[in-house]
Amino acid sequence: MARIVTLAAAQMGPIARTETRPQVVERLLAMMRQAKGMGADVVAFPEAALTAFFPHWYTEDDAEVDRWFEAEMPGPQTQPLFDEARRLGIGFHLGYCELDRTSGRKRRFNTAILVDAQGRIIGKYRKIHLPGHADHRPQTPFQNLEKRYFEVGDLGFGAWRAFGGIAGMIICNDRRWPESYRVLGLQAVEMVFCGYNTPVHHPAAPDHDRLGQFHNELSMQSGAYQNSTWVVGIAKAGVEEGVDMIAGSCIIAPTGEIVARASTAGDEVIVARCDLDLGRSYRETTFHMAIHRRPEHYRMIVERTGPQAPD
Ligand code: CDV
Repeated sequence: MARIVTLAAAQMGPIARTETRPQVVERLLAMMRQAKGMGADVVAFPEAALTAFFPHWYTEDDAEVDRWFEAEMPGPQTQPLFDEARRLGIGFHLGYCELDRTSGRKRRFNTAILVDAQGRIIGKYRKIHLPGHADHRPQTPFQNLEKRYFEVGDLGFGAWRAFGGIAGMIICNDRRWPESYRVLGLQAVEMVFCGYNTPVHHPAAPDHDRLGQFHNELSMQSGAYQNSTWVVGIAKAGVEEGVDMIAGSCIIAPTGEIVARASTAGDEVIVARCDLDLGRSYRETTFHMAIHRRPEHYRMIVERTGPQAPD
């Protein structure tokens, strides 16, 4: 019997700096209901979906930074998402900024969770590839301070049995690194959720700007194809507090083909009916890892030739 799961990507338009959590949660709830009406089993929201993308601004005020973070999940303001998911019988993926005190000190992570159709958290991922810088760069039009506000995720790239298959998560910049997908591919992942906040402008290398959407799709399509998995890319889009961000949320098949794509830069839900056995077809032929992959030879090649890095 075919294993079909209907996945939805709930792209978000900009979130104003002044927008409150209840206001943002209302937007998410509206899209969750819309996704359910479109037949979705799971709805995926972007990276840091509860706030404006504050790493674009510098502050030394620790209390101000804390206000962008969730000290509990669910908390009183996010509980409605869990309640509505249970009422509708829909799973969801949510990116948010996590304030963790379980280790006895304050730690901040760029986090995503998977929630099942009963409203239970079944998986958590903390972003590993943090882009940008930690120092103040007031001369740039906006900053990219993820290295200042977040620690590198400490949970690895996990995979969970969920939604009738195996699900994993990566976050934004992770999608540019083949290792992210490969670690999930080695766990036979069948659907990968990836929320992103990607500015159109790249202050460190403006010549990359014209290629933003191409690189977005290139990264996720190759990750999907080379690891025999569905990939759901979910954007925070539009001009947010003066920063123009790419849209282009999409759902990509294990063939590498984009089967659904957002057409606006605002709140927009797209869905695709995803056959999880399409991934199996690739995993058991072209990309049969046990038969065709040769990691022992990769190591020997590096040992024989030495590092090739430039000076
Ligand atoms: N939020 C991100 O990780 N954004 C990066 C930008 C800063 C390059 C990205 O890879 O899209």
